[in-house]
Formats: sequence, C-alpha cells, structure tokens
Amino acid sequence: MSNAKRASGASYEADSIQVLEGLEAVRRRPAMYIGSTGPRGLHHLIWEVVDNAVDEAMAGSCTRIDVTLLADGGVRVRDNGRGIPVAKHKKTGEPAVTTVMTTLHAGGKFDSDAYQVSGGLHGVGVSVVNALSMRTEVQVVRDGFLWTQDFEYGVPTAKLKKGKPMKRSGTQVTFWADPEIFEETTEYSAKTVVNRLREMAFLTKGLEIRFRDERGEQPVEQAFKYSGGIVDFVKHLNASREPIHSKVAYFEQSSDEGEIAVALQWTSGYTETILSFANNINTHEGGTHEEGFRTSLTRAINDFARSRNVLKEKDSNLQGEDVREGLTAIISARVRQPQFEGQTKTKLGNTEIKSFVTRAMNQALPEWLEKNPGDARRIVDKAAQAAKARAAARQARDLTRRKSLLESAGLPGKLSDCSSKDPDLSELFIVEGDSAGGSAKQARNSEFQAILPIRGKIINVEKNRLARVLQNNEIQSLITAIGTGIGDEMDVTKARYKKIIILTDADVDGAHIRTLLLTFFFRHMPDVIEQGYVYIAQPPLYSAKIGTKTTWIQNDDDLDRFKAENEGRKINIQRFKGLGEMNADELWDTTMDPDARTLLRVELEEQFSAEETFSTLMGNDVEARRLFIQQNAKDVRFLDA
Ligand code: 0RA
Repeated sequence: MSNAKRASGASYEADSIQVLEGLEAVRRRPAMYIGSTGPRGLHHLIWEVVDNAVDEAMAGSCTRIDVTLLADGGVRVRDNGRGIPVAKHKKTGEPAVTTVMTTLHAGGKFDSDAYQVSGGLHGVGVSVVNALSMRTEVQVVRDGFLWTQDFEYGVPTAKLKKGKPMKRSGTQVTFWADPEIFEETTEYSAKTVVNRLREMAFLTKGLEIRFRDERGEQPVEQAFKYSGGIVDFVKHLNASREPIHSKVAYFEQSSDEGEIAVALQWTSGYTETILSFANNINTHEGGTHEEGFRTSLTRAINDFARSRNVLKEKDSNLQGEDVREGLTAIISARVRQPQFEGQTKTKLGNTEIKSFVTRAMNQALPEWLEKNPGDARRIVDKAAQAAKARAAARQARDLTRRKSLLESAGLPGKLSDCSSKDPDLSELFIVEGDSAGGSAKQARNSEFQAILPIRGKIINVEKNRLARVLQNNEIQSLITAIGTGIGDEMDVTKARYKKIIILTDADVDGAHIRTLLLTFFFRHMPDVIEQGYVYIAQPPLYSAKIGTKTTWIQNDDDLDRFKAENEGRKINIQRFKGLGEMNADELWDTTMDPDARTLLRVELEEQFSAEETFSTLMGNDVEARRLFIQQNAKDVRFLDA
C-alpha cells in the first residue's frame, strides 16, 4: 500500500502534500536513508533516535537515556533532554515536534553550533524512523506540560495533544518498524543494541544509558555510565590484558576546527587496538584524525627515545608499528561539519582535522612523556624491542626461505607461485577469470606475489555439503595454495601467505564471486579472517587523462572532485568495465603495487554475530550483501603509516 493511500485512511491532515512526498521518498528507497532494509538498517532506526538523545546530552541538557525493546516488537527511547520543541514552527505553522517527526532533514537541531552528524547514514532525522514505522508515538514533556502525538507510517493520526501539567522535560519516542519495509526481519539483536549503547556511554562521559529487553520471559536490564569516558573505554578494552603503565594517558583539546580527545595505554601484548570516532560514529576506515594521531605518536616516541639514548645516533627510527605494539587507544573527534568518506562512509575526510590533531598531540604527548618518565621509559623500551624483533624475524625468514625453495611440490597447476616462501612477505592474489589472471601474472612482482586465477562462479559452500565442496577444483586449488588445511584440522600458522587478496571485477558478478570466496573462508578457514589475512583489492573505476598524464580514480565522489579541480581543462575519462580492460602495467600501477594500492582488510564485525551476518550475506538481498562486504572492510593504507 502506498503511503498516500494509508494517509487517506489514517490522517487528519492529508493536506500536507510536501510531508507525504518526503516520507514517500523514504519509504520508496529506504536503503538510501538507512543503508539497507536488512538487520543493519533495522537497528539503524534505534541509533537514529538514540543519536538525537545523545545530542541533547552533549548539549549538556540530558543525563539519562532509556532504551527498551518491548514485548510486542516495538522500541521505546526515552531521554530527559529539553524535549522536542512544541511551539509553532515558523515555516509550517504546525507544532515544531510535528514538523520534526514528518519532515525530511528537519529532524536535527535548529542551532547550527552543535556537532551534528551529517553525511554518512546517521543524522538523517527521526522523521525517517517515523516514515519506516507502522506506528510511532511521541511524548514530549516541555513548557510545563505533557504533549503527545501518534503517527502511522509517518503520518499523524491526530493533532498534537496537550496533556496534564508536568515538571522537568524530556522526549519519549516509541516506534514499531514496518514489516513491509523490513521484510527480512523486524527482530532486534539485544547484543547489537547493548554493544552500541555501551559504546555511546563510553563516548559521552557521565551519560547514563539503560537498556531493557522485555521480549523474553523475564526482562533483562543493563545500565551503562562511565564517569571516566574514553579512559574507562581503554580500561574496558584492556581488562584482560596486562598494562605496562598503570594510569591511562588522556589528552583533550578544542579549537575552532573541533575537539579531540585521546586515551591510551600500552600493554605487554603485541596487538594494536586503536578505535577512532568522529561525532560518535565509529570511523572503521580511519581518516584524518587517526592519521594525525599516528604521525604525532611515532614522532614523540622517537624523540623521547633519542633524548634518553635508547636510540643511538646510528640507529634508525622506530617505525609506527613498533611504537604501536601493544597499544590500546581511543581517539574521539568532534567536528562541526564532518565529511565521511570511503567505501562505508566511515572514514573522516576533513583535512583541517589532521593538522589540528597533529598540533594538539605534538604538544601533549611529549609533555606526558616528560611528566611520566618511568612509564615513558617502559613504553620506549618496548617499542625498541619490537623493532629488534622485527629485524630478527626478517633474518630468520630469509633463512627458511632459502631452505624451502626446493619444497614447492604438490601445488596446484593453476597457481603461479611467488619465489618467496616467507608468509610475512608473500601475497596470494585470487583473481577472477583467466584473462585477468593472465594480466595479473604479467604485472606481478613474482618475488612475493602469487596469482591464482579462479574461473567462473565458485561453489556456494552454504548450499553444499563439505564432501561436495571439496570436489570442486577451484576450492581444491585454494586450499592447497593457502596451505592451512580447513575446518577442525586447520592450522593457521601453516598459511603460505599472510595477505590473501581477492581481486574481482567491480560489478555484480565480481561482488558475487567475492561473497562466495568470503563465505568459504568464513566457514572453512575462519582463522585466516580472524588473523586479518584476507583483503579485497581495489581496482580503479576510472582513468582520467589530461594531456599525457593519467590519474586513476576509485569512485564517483573522487571523479567529481577531480573534475572540479581541473575545471576548464580537457579531460579524457574512461570507465573500466572489468579487470580485463586493463593492461598489465595499469593493473600493477593501480591495484597491485604495494606502494600505490589500497587494500581493504576483511574483518568480521563484532556487533552482529557472525551467523547473522552470513545469513544476510547469503540471502537474496544484494544490497545487504554489498553492505556487509564493504562495511566489514577496513582501509589498511594507514596501518603502515
Ligand atoms: C529539535 C530541537 C531541539 C531538540 C530536539 C529537536 C530533540 C530531538 C529529539 C529526539 C529524541 N530526543 C530528542 N530531544 C530533543 C532543541 C531544543 C531546544 O533548543 O530547546
């Protein structure tokens, strides 16, 4: 049923055609507003309302948020903020709350000073939640009274009602997602909600967020409140680790560009856990705030190491990865007009933020190191050890490489292996199609890059028994080439490559093959994903030629930018349809050269259980599938920075 049709039955105010058009647009293309209509999009409804409440907290007007999953499938979000204004809205002549609930993009605050989330999928406004719900009830306490209004499919069923006198203020939004939009499921995952609420509480110091799940036999409750904010976040992440200094380092600074807060603590382990956020959005793909932080950190630790003679004059600098070994850090930036870029719009693009963060950290980090010389010494010693270990590992690898050069029997015929036998250095490109495989083979650096062409669609491991799967030639080659074995017997330390790179065309078929491969890895070689060995190559979509100079362009946004930058010049733009259209040199320059390429690392998201994710992935929803692949990929360009 169309929105307009529903409105004629449900609305007292079907005259507001503009409203209907806005809501109709949301209902027609929900994925444009909330990313997908799968589980991720469904949960997005909750985030949208909670984000608004958290904005109130950041404005200093809200101390508590309650999120309840109701037994009947609805969600209630209540806050003690200022309450959505109820006075007449100048433009629409109706109560502001009605406008906020029914007008696209009017959902945000009216003041422009706030650090609002724009771009990305957040910040689209509560009207989107309303439009995609079969029913919504809003209660506002403001100006001394309770105010209520109900909606169906985004359309008011009656005017805003003034209720009894009430003190204080706040907003309560209760909504029931429309199962005709969320066809796959309207069931929320408590785990997903709890994780996000906890994260929000960490990021908003002092804010109390309570969760209640009333869907089971017994209600389940959890409350989050962290007076230490991101310092507590770091402690939480390090709870099962062994810190090498007791106090979490914390820095914050604000300026015209925005605000930055960083908390960090090193542990005796080897993993690096750096989580970054911009306006409370997890910037999985990193960006300028993270870059600025990394640059400063490497520099500060090196400077300190030199000043204390841990590094002698002849020693080369500690590398970023040495410095970050065992580090747990949270970077939280607030930016007035955030630009979210990247495959999943989770990469902060504001260039002014990089220099702002670098400036702030270049001052704060050395100060902290000087003030805490004992801690600083342990940190620097650890980094120096990491650097030594790195050098020693390389030597050991070189030895084994020479030894095992002779032992390459039993490998699949289609594999063009690399000469290196050192997994740390070796890369396996799994390439779609024989012709692209041929180009890749020509293009590669055969020292460390192996090529395995995959022909056609590989078998769907979700839909076939293992025995059958194992008869498949492509799968056999894959298993032998990688060397870990599969299932219970898999031994990830036997991996012959620590980069397994999927290189497929940037079209639907390519995406499908990539999905099949990822599913195979997930089901039968989960450790290679967990270890972070699996990557997705990023061949360019366009080449742009000005005179004799060719620029490779990854996506439409970049293309627009390039056009704008070169206005007035004659540009010859070519869109690649597939890998086959690129010659070997082009493939090397754009996609395979470690110095120039961008790889996306595939990571399983913690928020959704893996089972859930893969059922989405292998369902029929192509949109949701594409989202998984992109959203679980991490831009690894900066890992080496
Ligand atoms: C518009 C303006 C103001 C607040 C809000 C909307 C608001 C929206 C939501 C959604 C959930 N909880 C909310 N709380 C507030 C600013 C109000 C003012 O300036 O007084």
